[in-house]
Order: sequence, then C-alpha cells, then structure tokens
Amino acid sequence: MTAPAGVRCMLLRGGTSKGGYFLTEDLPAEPALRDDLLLRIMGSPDARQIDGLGGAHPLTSKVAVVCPSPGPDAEVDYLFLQVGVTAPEVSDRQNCGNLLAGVGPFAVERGLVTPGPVETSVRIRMLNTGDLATATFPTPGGYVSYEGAANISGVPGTAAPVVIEFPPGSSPLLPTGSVRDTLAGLSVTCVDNGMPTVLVAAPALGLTGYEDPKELEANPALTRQILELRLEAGILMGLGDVTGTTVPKVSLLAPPRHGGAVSTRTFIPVRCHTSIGVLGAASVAAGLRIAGGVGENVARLPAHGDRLRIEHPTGFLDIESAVEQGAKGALPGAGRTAVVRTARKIFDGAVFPRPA
Ligand code: NQM
Repeated sequence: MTAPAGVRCMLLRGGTSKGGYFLTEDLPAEPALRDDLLLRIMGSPDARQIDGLGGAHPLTSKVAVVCPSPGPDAEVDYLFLQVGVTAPEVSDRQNCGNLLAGVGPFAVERGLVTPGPVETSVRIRMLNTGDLATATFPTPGGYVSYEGAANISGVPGTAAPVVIEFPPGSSPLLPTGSVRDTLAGLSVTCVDNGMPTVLVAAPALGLTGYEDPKELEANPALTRQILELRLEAGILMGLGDVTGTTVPKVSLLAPPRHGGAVSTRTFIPVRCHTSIGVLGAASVAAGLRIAGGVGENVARLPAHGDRLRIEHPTGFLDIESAVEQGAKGALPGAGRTAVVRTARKIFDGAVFPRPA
C-alpha cells in the first residue's frame, strides 16, 4: 500500500480573507477534476467544513490558482475560485481583491518572480475578469517580509503593506447603461469597477444600514428581497441568470458615522460581509462619485482627491478611486483605483484531500 499523495499548497491570509494558494501545475488541468479535488481539500459541502481547510464562511473558503503569465502585460496569471461551504460548487464567476493581496508574495515564494532587494512589484492578470493589477510589497534581501506596520480593519495587529494598483478595467462602469434603475421595486445604481455591485440606500429596505451582519443575515424577508434584487440586476447587468452564483453583490449604503464617506453592509450574496471586499469597495467608491446615482444624497465625499473611506461592520477601508466623467451626455467611466492590503503566509506544505 502506498501513502496517499498530498497536493502542494500554501495557506495565506489575503486582506480580510483566507485561502489555499496553488500553482496551476499542481492541480488537474480538467476543471471538473480540479473542482472536485478543491471541494475535498476545503471540506465542502459541510456547514463546518470540518474535514478540510475551509473556515465555514465564504471569506475563508477561497482558492487562488497562479501560474506564469504567457503575455507581456503581466508576470503571473491569477484565477480566483470561490468554493461553496454548504453547496458542492466551485465558481470562477467572481474575482477576489483580498486573495489578490497574497498572489505577489506567493509568486515570489514559488520562484515565479525574481524579487527585488528592497521591494517587488508583480503585474498580475486576473483571469476571472481579464483585468490587470500591480501589487508592490517588501522583499528585503530578496525574501518576502510579512512583518510591518500596516493595519487593515478586520485583521488584528499589523503586517507588511501590499499596495495594489488597478488600471481602469474592461467592463463598463455602469453596465445597465443608466445611473439609476428600479429593480425589485427599489431605486438602485448598478456599478462594475472590478466587481458587479448593486448599490441601494439602506432606508429603502426599511433598515438603518448600521445593523450587525448577524442581525441582517437572520432576517428572512431581507434575504428574499436581496435575492430578488440580484436576480433582476444580474439580467440587466448582462450577467444572465445569476441564481446560485456570487455576483452581483448588493451593498446597502447609509450616511457615514465615523468620518468616512459612507457606511456599508455588503451581501456576498446572502451572507453579510464582516467588512467589504476590495473590488466591492472599488465599485462602491466609484458609484458614490456618479452624479444622480443612489449614493449621491447618502455619501459625504471628500472635497479633494481620489481617496475616500468606506465604513463597514468591522471598521473602514481606505481606497483611491477616480471616475472619468466623459463627454457631455456620455456615461462616466472608471479611472485608476488603488488600495493598501496586507497578507501573511500561514502554512506551506502538502494538503491531503478527503478521499474521492
Ligand atoms: O470584492 C468577498 C472578499 C470578497 C471579495 C466577496 C473581494 C473583492 O472580501 O475584491 O475581495 O465579495 O465575496 O474577499
């Protein structure tokens, strides 16, 4: 009898998420075989993911698959996979800007990118959307350093900063072609600045927008309304039937309470995010700058500059986001987006999947 084979894997926290990072070559090439293996590695489907790496929440049931990029625009390609917790599903229909924070360090650790003596910038093609990002992080002496002074809300302590820059993406910022739509009886603004997101003012749903995520998740009428809203939004945003998928996200907006630009509660798509996704925040930030959008009378935008603070259940996320207003009569488009995250290597080794 031979010992069961393990699969090479690194577990990293990326921003406010956590996931398994794999080289493409370490997983089956056939998507169905790959997804079956990932479900067994993460311990899905099971609400506790007790028999695998997953942490029993969508934010800790994630996978990054990384390989050298064949094109000239990037050093590495990154495919994000959301692994269902209770459903036996693996989806590539959304991107993840939090796991993105670990991709550069992982690429250096696996020898895909030669580190600089002080810091390293890695250009990453995000295969889920085709968009690009550049991540810059410290590599003193040619080794990834995870220690540093950067603190992000939702993560205890401090760590080395990973600065992520996004050029404007390939999707239209306003995928429905309007600054406002009425969907499921609600006035909304549908935005895609890297993550399809539906913005709605919390009072339109009879909420303050400051509720605890657990309280929101325990409200079945709200869950039904959000599901209905995202189904209608999916069609109008050109995403087709989004039943059973994780996009679009729905973000409830309320006036800021702690000096930021806006307060948010974001559904991903049914569970309420304990903070906010990076690209979700990029979409909210750009959406707030759209004249006539639902954020206009809710947000308090800073008088100058691209940086704004998005409040969320466990603190805030600062993000730089520009919107190009375009010619008269034309819809606005996305400009540059930038954000600071942190990442940390938790283990590196072989993971042993549950038997098939
Ligand atoms: O929006 C959760 C997260 C995310 C996605 C989600 C993300 C992003 O916080 O860029 O990072 O929206 O499902 O990891």
